Amino acid sequence: ARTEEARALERARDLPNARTALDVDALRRAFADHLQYSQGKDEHTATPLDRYFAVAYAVRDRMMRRWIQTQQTYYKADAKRVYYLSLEFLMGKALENNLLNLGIYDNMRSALSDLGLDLNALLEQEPDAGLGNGGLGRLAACFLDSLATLSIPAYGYGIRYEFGIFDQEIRNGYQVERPEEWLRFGSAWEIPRGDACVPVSFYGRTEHGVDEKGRLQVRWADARHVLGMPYDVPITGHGNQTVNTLRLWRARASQELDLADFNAGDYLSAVEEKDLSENISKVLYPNDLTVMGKELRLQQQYFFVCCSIHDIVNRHLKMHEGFSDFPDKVAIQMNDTHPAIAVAELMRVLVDEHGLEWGKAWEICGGTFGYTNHTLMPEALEKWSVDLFGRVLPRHLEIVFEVNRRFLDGVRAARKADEPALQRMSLIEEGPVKQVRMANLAVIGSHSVNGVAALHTELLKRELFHDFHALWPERFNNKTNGVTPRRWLLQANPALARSISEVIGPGWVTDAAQLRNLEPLAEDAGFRRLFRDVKRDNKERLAGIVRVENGISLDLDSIFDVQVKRIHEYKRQLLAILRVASEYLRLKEERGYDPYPRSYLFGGKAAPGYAMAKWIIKLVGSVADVVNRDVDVRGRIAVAFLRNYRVSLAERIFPAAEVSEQISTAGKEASGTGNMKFALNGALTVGTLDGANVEIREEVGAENFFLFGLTVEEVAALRKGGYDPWEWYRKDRRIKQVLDALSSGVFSPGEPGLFRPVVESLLNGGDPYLVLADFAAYCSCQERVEQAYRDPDGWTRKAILNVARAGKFSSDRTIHEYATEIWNVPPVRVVE
Ligand code: GPQ
Repeated sequence: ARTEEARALERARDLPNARTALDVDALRRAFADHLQYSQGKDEHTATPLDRYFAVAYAVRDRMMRRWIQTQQTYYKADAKRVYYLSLEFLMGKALENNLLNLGIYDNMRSALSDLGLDLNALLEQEPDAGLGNGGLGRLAACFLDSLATLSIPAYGYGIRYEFGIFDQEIRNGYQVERPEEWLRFGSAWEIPRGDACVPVSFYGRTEHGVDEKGRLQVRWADARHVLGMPYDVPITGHGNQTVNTLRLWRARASQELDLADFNAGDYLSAVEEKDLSENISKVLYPNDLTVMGKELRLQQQYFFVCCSIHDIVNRHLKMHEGFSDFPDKVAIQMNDTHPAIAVAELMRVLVDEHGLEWGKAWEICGGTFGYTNHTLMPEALEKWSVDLFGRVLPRHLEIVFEVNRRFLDGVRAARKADEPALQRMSLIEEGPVKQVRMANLAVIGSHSVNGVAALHTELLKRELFHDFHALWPERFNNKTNGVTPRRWLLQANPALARSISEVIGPGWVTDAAQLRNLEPLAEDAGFRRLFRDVKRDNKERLAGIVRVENGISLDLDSIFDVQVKRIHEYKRQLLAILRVASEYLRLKEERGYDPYPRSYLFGGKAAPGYAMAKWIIKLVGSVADVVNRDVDVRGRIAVAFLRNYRVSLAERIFPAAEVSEQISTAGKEASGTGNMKFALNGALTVGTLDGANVEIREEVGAENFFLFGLTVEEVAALRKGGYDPWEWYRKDRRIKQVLDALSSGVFSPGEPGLFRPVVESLLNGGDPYLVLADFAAYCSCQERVEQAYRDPDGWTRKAILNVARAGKFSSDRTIHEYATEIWNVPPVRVVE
């Protein structure tokens, strides 16, 4: 029987009304309505932030009916869902993306301009949601956009950090981290769901007993409890009716369990206790690709996994009796090993809470989980000391031991691996401190293990997971990363997007393969001119930011040469800045040297505890100071370090870039995704054969890509033969000159020894990333870049072909492959 409430809700949904209409008039009214009734402001008192909120709420209203409709559609269809578990979602701003996905950007702009307001200025007011460090977190955000656009029933699960990635300030050239309070004024995009809180246990001990039927039973006793409170964020698809959910968990003190315990006199310590539990979702760990082994981090991992698994199981049991068809209805993807505890947690829920037999539960786990690996770097491999793990998660340690025992016994019995291989595959690493290997848990507990670029997956199979690959070759597969063309072309580069749509139509926005239709335009002089004009406007816009932030004026005729990404030795920002320094020295010494003018732009955050990364930032700033102030080289080179590289700044940088620096040591960068954003915006890559560079070069054509450097095989051979950086120092005049200049303080006037640690790490530290070995090749590659740039038509042809052939690197393609080859989740279209 339909209730009156249901009928009223139905009418509210079906009548075109003030909160759903998309025309300019309706949007103008909605803006005014929210400014008055949500913000409580008039035209005299409203701030830009108030106006931003009014626009955001007007847009959010227009997502609500679709959101509800989407969830109802999935429920009614009993659709198979995919759950993307990730400790990071680097979302950036949401308003413009939602306007574009809903198709109301132009209407909103008109509505506001009728009121004398500039939409662009209001978009600036929104803080970035910086809930991630770099590539891994941004990939998760691109995936959410593609999942919704492809109509796939999907949920993102993560943590609602109160403090996301820190705000990077540069003081006297040094990085200073400041907390970024992105929620200070509240978020327009999250809806707290107090009704869906989940209790989470930590610590305590296990009790083994038997139930009435004589079955073994395990109880987790004396645990401490925290509540997970979900905050739901709507994720719009582009050009469809789908609105998916990103559910972020916030840790709350568990009121009834803890606060009820204290007596009046313990008021203060009870509130302190509350603080302790709420700390779990306080801050994102700002380390990219390095584990710190901190207890709070393990708590974060278990906290969000426990809440998410509980939610997933609950949703399943609403529609299904038991778990026999769980893997047919649920796919869970683990974004790296950060959520790998989910394997043990699902086992615990199935066995301890729902009484399933171990073997059956294990089968269900294997059918449900997939694991994506994002790096081969040993310092990123998560291991927890058995001690710590057992203290925080006593029951999970028992489960890990039991999984391990059964796994090792099985492989041994089938004689499928020898003892050394068994030791390497064991979930427990023996040694002075026993450790739980999270990567091995993820591999053993999943039916699919994938790398993120073709080369990376091959290396995974050959090296890191060699033994597992020998055991289960069918489990391994590649899913080359991608980026969403909505944010990274349509939104970031509207002028180029418009030019493209004018000639090939707008189909590329949701079908990036269509960009290929641009290829013939590379030969069209008119289109080339248009393309160059757009690039120049984008350079001008970026130059405006650099003028304000860095106080230097960039020459718009110079080559904009950009390296933006987290600061890491393996990414070799050092290689780039050493070459810039060397160019400067050459300009000073050779009167006739006349390189094509270039502006070198760097950006990226260093992990707060990563000393060498911080030296690299200081070095870039110091070279910039010396170069930019020297009238002898003015108009030839300029250098700038852009502070606080983040999603919204990236949206300004990629469209303005002409040269993309992708120069990691071969074999070290799993994929890279910035490389794809550059190509999509018509920058030409200077790159090594690493990560997805390999595939980018294949797609755009070798003649439209500047390749240099040692290959994976050559790197291995050089190391094997005993690499001695001193040899390179002695035999290459430019290397010696630049390192000597660094040592003697040419780039640190007044502080001659400042950059000794940098030179030391190269010469006496063994130059682990082969900066010196690749230096000469890099320099000559850059000469080829310069020659090519001197032919504007030739260069623009190459740039257009990069755009035309970057379609493969749409995350729509990536997600389609995950959906069909790993998750077996078909799209479910939402109708109005
Ligand atoms: N990546 Cl393991 C991160 O950004 N953080 C991490 O902790 C790990 C990997 C990156 C990786 O370095 C890039 O090459 C990839 O393109 C990116 O993940 C997405 O797969």
